Amino acid sequence: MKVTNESQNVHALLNVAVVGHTNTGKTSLIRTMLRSTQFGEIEDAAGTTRHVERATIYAGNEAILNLHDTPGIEDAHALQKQLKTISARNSSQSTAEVLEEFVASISIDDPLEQEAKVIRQVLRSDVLLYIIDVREPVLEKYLIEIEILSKAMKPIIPVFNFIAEHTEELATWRKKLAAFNIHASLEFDTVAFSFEAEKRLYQKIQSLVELHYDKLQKLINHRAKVWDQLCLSAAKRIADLIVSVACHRESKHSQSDNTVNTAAQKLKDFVRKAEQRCLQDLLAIFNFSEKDIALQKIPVSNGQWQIDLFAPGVLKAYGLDVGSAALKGAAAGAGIDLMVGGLSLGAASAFGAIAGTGWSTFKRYGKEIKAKIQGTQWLCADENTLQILFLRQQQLLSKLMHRGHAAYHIDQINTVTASATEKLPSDWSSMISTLQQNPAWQKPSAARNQNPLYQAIETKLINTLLGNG
Ligand SMILES: Nc1nc2c(ncn2[C@@H]2O[C@H](COP(=O)(O)OP(=O)(O)OP(=O)(O)O)[C@@H](O)[C@H]2O)c(=O)[nH]1
Ligand SMILES: [Mg+2]
Repeated sequence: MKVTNESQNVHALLNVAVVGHTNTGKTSLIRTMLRSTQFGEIEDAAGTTRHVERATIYAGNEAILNLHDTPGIEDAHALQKQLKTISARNSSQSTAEVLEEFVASISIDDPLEQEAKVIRQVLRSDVLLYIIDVREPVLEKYLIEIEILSKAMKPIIPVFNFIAEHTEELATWRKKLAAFNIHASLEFDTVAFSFEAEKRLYQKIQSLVELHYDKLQKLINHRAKVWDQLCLSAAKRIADLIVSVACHRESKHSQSDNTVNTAAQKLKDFVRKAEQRCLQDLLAIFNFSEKDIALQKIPVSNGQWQIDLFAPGVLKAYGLDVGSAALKGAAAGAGIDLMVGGLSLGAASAFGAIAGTGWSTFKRYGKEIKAKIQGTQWLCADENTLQILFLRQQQLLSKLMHRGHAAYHIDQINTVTASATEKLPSDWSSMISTLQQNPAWQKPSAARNQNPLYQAIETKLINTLLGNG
């Protein structure tokens, strides 16, 4: 028989059947694994998937494995009864042969037609992912399902779904499965999906089907690379926000109070908008939906921060109360800083240095010095503002990067307070002051990007954000 290359490939691939009771999230899991919202039908109702459907997972261009979505098992008791009848007729049959005979005996429109489709696919697959909705009590019917599936003599990996905020139920399920001698289970929340959970899933399959070890490793490596790139582009985006805000100046033309207020207002608006754009980009990079945001308890609604960066109390929420060592001598609120001659008034000693300026300093700050003579001064975001901005994005990034994990620490994620892991780069103050003195760095340019001082600041920001700092 002539076999085409394509079908040869399909058969050489590892076949994974995704099985379980109806409405446990089988199709959702496959969509997550495929990174596609196009696959199958998803509904909060029983019997959504009616047929077995195949999808192939690739690492780049290379096909790695086939996932088979199956209809949910609905009547485990009737199925068990039927199988018992078959095995009673011929006691020498293996359990898998009993299943084969059951599949062959079911005709179209049989009440167990749905179950027969599942069992047929189970028999043709190498590994079974058994999806469990942990919110459900451990009913007899689920245990019967597991018992029936184990008759196929295929490795079964139980996957706990809906784990977010259901730690107790999860423990009960674990205990019950241990009684079946099933210990190697996985936790996976298809809504609050984490890359680590997915990696563990592939590693578990790897340990069960040696033959496909290398191919699965390729997939793990590929996905890890894609994930790292995602995290890196997010960290770069945040570094870009910090740079663009730190380098920004609002000019204050005269001494009149009104102008100061207008400039301050303009500056605050600039910062808010810059943070807003960054938020949108970050949510897009990680493909976060409103549902994900709610699940991760991120204080964002309709794509907007719920708490204004300049609101009173924000400083405290981020552990930056005035008493903190980091803020000794700094003003109490987030806000603005007055700059003269290109230097923040806060950097008094540096400012003093400018008074006795030499030619090289004049070349560098000439424009600012001239402006100062003409009475121009600038407002820029103060260090408190930049600190909150940084810490808030750092916290957001960690939630975006650890989808699902937060579900284990519900008590810790209910607040907007910065956690112990959020920290500033070690030489934060000098970095900020360098940025403030280089307004030309606000926008990307070859000169900026090749400047070693700029590069060092960007790298430091990124490394701290990714926890490598
Ligand atoms: N919160 C939460 N909802 C989920 C999760 N996984 C699936 N859902 C929801 O659960 C419902 C059922 O999901 P499906 O993927 O259709 O379930 P299924 O097992 O394929 O269902 P059938 O095909 O009918 O057997 C949908 O409303 C999903 O949005 C999850 O991890 N967390
Ligand atoms: Mg389905």
